[in-house]
Amino acid sequence: MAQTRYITTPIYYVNDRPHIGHVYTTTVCDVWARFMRFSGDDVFFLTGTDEHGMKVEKSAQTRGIEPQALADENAAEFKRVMEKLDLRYDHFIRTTDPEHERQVASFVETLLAKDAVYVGDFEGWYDEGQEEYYTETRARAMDFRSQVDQRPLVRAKEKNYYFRLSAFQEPLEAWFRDHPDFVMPESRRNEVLGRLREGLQDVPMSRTNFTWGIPMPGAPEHVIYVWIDALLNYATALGLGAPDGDWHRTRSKYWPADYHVIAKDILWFHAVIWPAILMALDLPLPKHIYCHSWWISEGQKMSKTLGNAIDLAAIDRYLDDYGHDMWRYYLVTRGPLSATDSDFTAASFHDSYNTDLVNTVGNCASRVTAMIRKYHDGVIPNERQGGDRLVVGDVDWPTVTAAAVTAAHAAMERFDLAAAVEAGLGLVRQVDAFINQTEPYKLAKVESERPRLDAVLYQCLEAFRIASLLLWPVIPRQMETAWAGLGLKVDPDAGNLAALATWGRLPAGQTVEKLTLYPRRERPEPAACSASS
Ligand code: ME8
Repeated sequence: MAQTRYITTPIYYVNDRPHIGHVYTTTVCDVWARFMRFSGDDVFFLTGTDEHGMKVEKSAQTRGIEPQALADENAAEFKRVMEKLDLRYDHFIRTTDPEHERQVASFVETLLAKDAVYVGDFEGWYDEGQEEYYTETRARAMDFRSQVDQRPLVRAKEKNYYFRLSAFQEPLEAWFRDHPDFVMPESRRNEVLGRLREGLQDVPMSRTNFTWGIPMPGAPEHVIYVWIDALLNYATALGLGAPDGDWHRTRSKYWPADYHVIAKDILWFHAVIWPAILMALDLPLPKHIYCHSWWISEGQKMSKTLGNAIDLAAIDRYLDDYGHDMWRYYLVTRGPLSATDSDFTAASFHDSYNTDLVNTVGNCASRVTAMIRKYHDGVIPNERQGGDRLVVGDVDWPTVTAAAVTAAHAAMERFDLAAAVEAGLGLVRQVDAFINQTEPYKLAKVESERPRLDAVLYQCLEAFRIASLLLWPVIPRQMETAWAGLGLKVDPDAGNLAALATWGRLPAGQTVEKLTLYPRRERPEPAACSASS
C-alpha cells in the first residue's frame, strides 16, 4: 500500500527576488519528494508564496504599484525559477488565493469560537523587519536588536486580537518530550526547548496599522497577522479548513505533514506557534520540522553590497557552466542541512564537480560502457554460466547493492540527503575498485577467461545501473541520459524503485552506447562564476 507523504517548503515573501536560499530549500524538498515517489509513495509536495503583510505593502508602495500586482509579478518569477530548475511541486499556493483566504477566515472563526483568540491590549518589543514580538527577557538577551537585520527593537503597543499561546506551554512541553525528533536536527530542538522554558506569552493575531491582509472575521478594521495567515497555508492547501471542498476530498489524506522544511530564521514560528495553533484547532501535529542553517558565500554572509549574493544571475551562470545536475548535487551534498552554515564557493563547486560527477560517476559510466563496447561488441554480456552467477573477486554484489538501497531509504527517512547520495556514490566507487581488482583488461587477453570477463562486465554495469536509480533524485538529467544510452526504460513516476533495484534486472543481450555524462571542464574565470552585483 502506498504511504501518503507530505512535504512543504516555507512560502516565500514576494517582496524579495528568488535567490539561492529559496532555491535550496525547494531543491532539498524536491529531492526527497522524487525519492519517495520513485519508492512508490503517494507524495504531495507543497511550495508557494507569502503575499500579505506590511513588508509587501511597503515594497509595493515604493514601486508605486498595487500589492497584488507586486505579488503577481513575483509569484510568477518564483514559479518560473522553479520550473527552470526542474523543481516538481504538486501545488504552488499563494496566500492571496481566494481558496486560502476563505479557509484562513474559517480557521480563525473556529479559534474565536474555541476562545483560543481574544481581544486585548498588548505591549512588547517588536522587530519591525520580521514582524515579530518578543518578551522582555528575550529582547534583553537579544540586546534589543533584531537578530536578522540588527535594527533596534521598538516598544510597541496594540489593541488587538491575541492568540492564547500561553495556554499551550504544558501541552507543547509534553509534545516535545514525547516526540524527540519533532524538531530536527537535535541542536535546533534544544534551542527551541531553551526558549520554551523562558515561558510563553500570548501573541497578536491581527493588525490595524495596514490593510494588505485577510480581514479578521467580524472586525474588518483588523487584518489577520501575516504569520498566522502564512502558517495556515500548510493546512489550507489540503483543504483542511473547508471540509466540503474539492481540496479536502482529494488532499486531506496527506495531513499531517512528514516534513516542514525551513531555515533557522523561522524556527520559532514553526516549532512553537504552529503546533499550538494546530492543538487549538484539534488537528494532528506534523511529524517533523526540519530546520536547516544558512548558505553563506565565499566566507561571508551574502549581501548585495559585497556582491557575493548567489542571485538568479549567478545561478544561471552555474547552470550554464556545469549543468543542472551539478547545481542540485552541490546544494544537496554541500548544503547547510546540519546545524552549521555552509559556505558556497566557486572553488569547492568546481572541485566537487570534478571529483564526484566527472571522476566518479561519469568516469565509471564511460569506463564500463567502453569496456563492453571493446570486449563484447557493445552487447551486455551474461553473468551466468550454466544457470549460476559467476562470482569473480570478493564482492557479493546482490547483497552490497541491496544494502545500498536500504541505506539510501533509511537516510531519506531521516532527511539525511547527503547520506542517501553517498549510498549511490559508494556503489559507483565500489565498481571502480572492483575493476581494479578483477582486471577485466587482462581477462580479455585470455580466451578461456571469457566467462569471467563477461561476468565482470555485467556486474559492473548492473551495479552502476542500481547506483543510477539511487542517484536519480539528485542528478536526474544525466541519469536519464544514462538509461537511454543503456536502452533501459525507467519511469520514476511508476514508483517501482525497489523492484527495479533488484540485482539481475539488467537485460543481457541488449546493446549499449558509450556513455559520456559529465564532461571535464576548465575552472571558469573567477569573474564568470562569482555573483553579480
Ligand atoms: O520567512 N540559506 O519567507 P522568506 C538557506 N514568508 N536558506 C535560505 C537562505 C539562506 N541564506 N535565505 C532564505 C519567510 N532561505 C516567510 C515564511 S512559512 C509559513 C512563511 C530560505 O522569503 C529558508 O528556507 O524570507 C528560509 O526559511 C526561507 O528561505 C525564508 O524565506
